[in-house]
Amino acid sequence: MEHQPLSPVTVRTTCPYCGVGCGVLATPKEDGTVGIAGDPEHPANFGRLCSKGSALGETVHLDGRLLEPKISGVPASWDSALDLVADRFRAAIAEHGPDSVAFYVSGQLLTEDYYVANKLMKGFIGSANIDTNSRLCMSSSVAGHIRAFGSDTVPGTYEDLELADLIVLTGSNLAWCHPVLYQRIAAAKAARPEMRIVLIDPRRTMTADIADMHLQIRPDGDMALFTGLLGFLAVQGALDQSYIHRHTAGFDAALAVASPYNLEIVSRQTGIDQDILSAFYELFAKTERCVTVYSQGVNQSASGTDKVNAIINCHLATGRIGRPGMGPFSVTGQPNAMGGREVGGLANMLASHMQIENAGHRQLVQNFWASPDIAKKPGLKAVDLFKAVGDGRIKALWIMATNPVDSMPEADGVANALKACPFVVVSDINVATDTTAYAHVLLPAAGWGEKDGTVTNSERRISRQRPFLSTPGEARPDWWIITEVAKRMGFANGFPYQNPAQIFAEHAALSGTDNNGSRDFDIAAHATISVKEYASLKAFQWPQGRGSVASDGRFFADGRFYTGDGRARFIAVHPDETFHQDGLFTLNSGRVRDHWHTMTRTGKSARLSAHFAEPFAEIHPLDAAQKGIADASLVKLHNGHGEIIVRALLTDRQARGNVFVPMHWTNQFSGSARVDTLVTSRTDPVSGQPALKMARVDVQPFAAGWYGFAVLRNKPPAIAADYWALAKTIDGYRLELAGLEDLDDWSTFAEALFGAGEGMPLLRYHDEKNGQHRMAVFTDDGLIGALYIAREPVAVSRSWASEQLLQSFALAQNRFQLLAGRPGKDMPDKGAIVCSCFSVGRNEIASAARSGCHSVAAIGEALKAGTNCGSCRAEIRGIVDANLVQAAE
Ligand SMILES: Nc1nc2c(c(=O)[nH]1)N[C@H]1C(S)=C(S)[C@@H](COP(=O)(O)OP(=O)(O)OC[C@H]3O[C@@H](n4cnc5c(=O)[nH]c(N)nc54)[C@H](O)[C@@H]3O)O[C@H]1N2
Ligand SMILES: Nc1nc2c(c(=O)[nH]1)N[C@H]1C(S)=C(S)[C@@H](COP(=O)(O)OP(=O)(O)OC[C@H]3O[C@@H](n4cnc5c(=O)[nH]c(N)nc54)[C@H](O)[C@@H]3O)O[C@H]1N2
Ligand code: SF4
Ligand SMILES: [Mo]
Repeated sequence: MEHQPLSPVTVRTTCPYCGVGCGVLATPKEDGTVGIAGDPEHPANFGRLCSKGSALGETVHLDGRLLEPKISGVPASWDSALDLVADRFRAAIAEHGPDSVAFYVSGQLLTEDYYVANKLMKGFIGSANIDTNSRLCMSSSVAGHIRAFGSDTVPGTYEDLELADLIVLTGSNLAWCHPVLYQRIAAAKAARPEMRIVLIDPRRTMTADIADMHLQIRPDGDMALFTGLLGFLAVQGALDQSYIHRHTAGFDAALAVASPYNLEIVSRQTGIDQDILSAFYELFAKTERCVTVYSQGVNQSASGTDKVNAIINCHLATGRIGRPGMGPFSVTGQPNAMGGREVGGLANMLASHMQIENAGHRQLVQNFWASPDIAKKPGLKAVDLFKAVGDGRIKALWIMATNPVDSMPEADGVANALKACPFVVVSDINVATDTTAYAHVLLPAAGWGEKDGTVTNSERRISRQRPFLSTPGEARPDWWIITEVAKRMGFANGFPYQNPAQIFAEHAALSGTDNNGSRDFDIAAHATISVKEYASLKAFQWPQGRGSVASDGRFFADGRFYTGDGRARFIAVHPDETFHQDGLFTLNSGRVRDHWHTMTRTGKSARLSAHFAEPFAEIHPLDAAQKGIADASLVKLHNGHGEIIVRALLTDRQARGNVFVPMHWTNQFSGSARVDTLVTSRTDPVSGQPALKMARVDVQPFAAGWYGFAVLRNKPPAIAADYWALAKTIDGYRLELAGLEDLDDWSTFAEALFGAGEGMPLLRYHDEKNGQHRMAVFTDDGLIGALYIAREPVAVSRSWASEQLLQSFALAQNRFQLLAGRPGKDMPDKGAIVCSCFSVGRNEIASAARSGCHSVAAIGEALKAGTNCGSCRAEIRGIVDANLVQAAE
């Protein structure tokens, strides 16, 4: 089955990855491929795209797609699947009450999907047991905003990042996670070199490339750092007393806590030298145009909400908020994290930024929906929700567009909870994820390129995602699936939708109902939008109330906030001092440049899988030496919750005592690399967000008895090895392997991996004494698979071997050369791919640097690397610098 282009014309749509929300021009081609370019007219990116956005065309193919509903793994009709879901939910509610059912949804749903899911649960089922993966992502920012502003408002715009004279990036790896914003900042700094950038992160990430200062903070030191800053601003006379007096409350209490935090105490708590601290504090004090950007290093903490308020306190105290080039700026992660907040996807919110604990808001929403019921109290937040699933309180659970068996803390506990749950529904685009494995009913959703609706980015800009491909098989849009279940549950009146435009219009109307400026979220200007107008809707920033005039897009310049008295609140936060004495490592986790979350989409792209082809742990070389861990060997990380085995990457970018493991690898791509099996479910007491950046683990060498490497044309059904990691290549897969005990029969192992059938003879070479084994299978049209086994990590060129799946092997000589596993002299090993657009490897860049290319521009001219999306420029600079140093030594 193939996708059909809806028409051959170029469609304006929005990238489905990060919260930058870049505009994309997608052109379906006759040969089934899709041309992708940045939309020059979109105000988020003005034509730029990062490596993930550029590779979107490679991820829309149908391999692995879920194309029909399934009940207990067996294909079923939509009618029977929807009836079953409605019946089981209705039965659970009838027997055990509305709080016995739950939805767990996602910032990757479109606003229209999200709105109907929330309406069904809160207004019709009458429970607030709908929470979202944004609980793991943005909820501390939401809680911090509400505490300070009385509303969940991001005050600023992207333009502020270009207008600022100082950008403070804390807990954000912008170069890899919001690459187009990073590029906008890099361009602004190139135009105005006096602009200053400070990075605050326990690791020296690639984002350090544009930073004038890197504060290598001790994990969770942020609250002490910003509390100390508030005290410093007061001592230096850098406060805006008039602003504090006219527009805020609570300053004295906040300052009373902050005052004792002198440089000495802050230095002790953050691990940052006093002279670096005072240089940063002085820079902040004297630079009026200052933006503080923060993300998961702040949010994903047991003190995430306090960290957010410690940052906002400093901006309120200096009156630096809502004016050009100033403000606290929480950048959102997922493409529709912001849209989910607008529709009230969190268990403690109501639609249109209304609050569940506000009786007036509840009444307003219930009247507007004409709904039989409305949830009266907040529902279960993600971590508690899965605990309730585990202990049997939740009888029916519906998971949409998220993969909690990999992304929730105590992930094995989540898997066990799903196993025990009487009824689990999963709506996804893929058949095989670690979560779909537990579904009683699987519902095939329409994916990016097929679905139709809106998303809101970090700067409150609402953009359209438009379809350009037909919906394959039986897949249906999420809003349709939810609406059909609602109808079958007896709520047809509340869910009369024929298209997403009607849903958008309804939400717009709700946002304006009895608003009159009392709520920040107001898009009532679109309350009567027609299907045609919706089709051509241009990206716009909220608020856009009825008849409202275009503002400069910022909130709070007038000093008016959404609290009862209109004043912003300082929050007196109390930094706690935790020094671990347990001899364990702090486990930090997060993202790499080219993968998205649990790899269900980026894992399909050969280009994106070449940057990091394996799960890894970054360890400081001195810590590694102490533990007897060599670079590129395997390590075991473990604690009372779980155990993973990953590759060791030794780097002094990592602080001592810390390890960093990416969150991306799942059981679909590796043997045991699910990092969330190690993370505890400790949460922030205000927001309920788990402390995902803070687990304690022991790290040990994994004493492999053998190592293997394979290239495979087909995905192997099962891999029986203690360690394995699978990555997509252009025409197949590459596989890293290792095991504790030698196998007796390597040939059977190889045949099972290759899926070799009758009449496919195995070409073999065995050297039992040295533990070397090499096996390959060829057919008339080339290589089916090659496997190399050795006692040491296999020294075959990965890029060369991966390309062999595309070669002809008509000559026996070539077959033997492949078995020898050495690239010819004319085919040097590229090394890990750094530039994914042009497939340029680390070794190629290093060698060009050694032979005279001494800048990123020179490398670009020689190899093209870094000249398309630009996401790799920071890494190229790092490789050039390292090789210049080597050359000089
Ligand atoms: N390539 C890529 N981009 C993405 C995503 C993706 O999967 N892949 N996901 C998107 C999503 S949903 C999100 S939420 C964003 C996340 O974007 P980011 O928050 O920028 O990414 P992370 O890698 O999770 O974490 C950021 C940094 O926090 C640091 N950190 C850890 N602990 C602390 C601490 O105590 N204090 C401070 N100051 N820093 C700390 C980590 O070392 C890490 O470098 O990225 C979005 N963009
Ligand atoms: N240790 C650790 N854990 C983390 C984090 C961390 O930094 N460290 N970060 C956390 C954060 S910030 C986030 S946002 C989460 C992300 O974690 P998840 O949301 O669990 O990860 P995804 O891989 O994005 O899952 C999305 C799922 O939706 C499916 N899908 C894609 N498009 C559609 C669609 O249109 N409709 C439907 N129905 N399904 C679709 C995909 O195939 C995939 O299975 O992880 C969190 N977990
Ligand atoms: S920065 Fe990259 S991932 Fe994020 S929206 Fe833009 S193109 Fe997509
Ligand atoms: Mo996120």
